[in-house]
Amino acid sequence: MDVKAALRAQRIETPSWAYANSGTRFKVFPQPGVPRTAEEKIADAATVHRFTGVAPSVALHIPWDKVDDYGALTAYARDLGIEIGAINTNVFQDEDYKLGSVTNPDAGIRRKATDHLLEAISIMDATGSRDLKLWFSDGINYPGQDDIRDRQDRLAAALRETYERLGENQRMLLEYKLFEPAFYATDVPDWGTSYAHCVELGEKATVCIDTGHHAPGTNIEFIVAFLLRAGKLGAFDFNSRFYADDDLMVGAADPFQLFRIMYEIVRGDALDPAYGIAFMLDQCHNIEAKIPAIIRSVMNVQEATAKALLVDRTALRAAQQAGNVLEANAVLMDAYNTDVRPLLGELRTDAGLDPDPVAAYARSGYQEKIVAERAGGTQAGWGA
Ligand code: PSV
Ligand code: MN
Repeated sequence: MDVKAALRAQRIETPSWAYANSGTRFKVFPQPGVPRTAEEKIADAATVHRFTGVAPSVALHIPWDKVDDYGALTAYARDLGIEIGAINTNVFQDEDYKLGSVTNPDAGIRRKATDHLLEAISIMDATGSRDLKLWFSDGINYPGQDDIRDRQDRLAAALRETYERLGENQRMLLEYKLFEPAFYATDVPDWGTSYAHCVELGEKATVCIDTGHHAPGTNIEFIVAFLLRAGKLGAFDFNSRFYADDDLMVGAADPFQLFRIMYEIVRGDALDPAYGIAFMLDQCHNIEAKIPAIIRSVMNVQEATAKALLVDRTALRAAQQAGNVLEANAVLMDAYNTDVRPLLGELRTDAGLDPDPVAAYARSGYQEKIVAERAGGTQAGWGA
């Protein structure tokens, strides 16, 4: 395996909303220079790509990134050297969705929610985006509040209608989340539920794993291996968690877990962009500077990937076959304990980039420029 070639080909998508203000339900701390428009978010995403060389697309979230002319927005992104990535839908911030969106007991509200999903596909048509990403906050807070099985039927019907509208080269990514905001029963709580709906829908529907959406102790690399085997892994929303959906920088809380996930990707020959997995970040930078945090996150994914690529798979297989438990574990740990920063620095230098993207960004003057230029107006936020 040519480790450098694999790392050169790697692609990581950044989320428009990570460039905007965010916070917890207690407080949003605004930062100077934060984008006010979709264009400014795209400019920041293009900046991350300029310093890392591996983040050539940006995911949009509708309506947070709603514009009148998506063709013009796409052209603007292309001029800056990036593409529009996944279109994320938002059926979780409207008054009507208090009791759910596509699973709401009210048919009129279900219609409204499904229409939003269809509208997102029109935006994909206009932007050339491949992926429709669906996450539903739907669920119930109290036993008896609604019929759990009826809600599955309503979900399936909305997904079917949306799926049928997908174009030839378009895909649906169905994300799951253990809990929040529905605390008693969530309608798509786990990978199994997402997987089952995707199988029912057809080959264009695949599962999106958000690394923050699991119970503590969940073996995420097992889920990766299972879904790859079934041909149903479509995407990642990368981030880090200590407790719940913390949305901290990927690879910050548990870099070993990220390595184990990336090892399964390498093991499944699924790293190459041609395989079709969208490696996206879904993060919030509440107290740290956003652009360097996103650059750092991209680098964290690269580091975990490089270590995964360095696993001596022949030695690992031999140890596994021989039942040599300690040796098999040691082969994996050897790769994890390798310092891959010099390798990645070399790779960047070869590509004409600075080997230290965070330092290069700090020296570039971009941060000072956006702070000076983005005065006035309303800063973007994800609405916490
Ligand atoms: C939900 O927690 C989620 O992970 C979904 O991907 C949303 O689109 C995103 O966060 C919003 O930040
Ligand atoms: Mn997510």
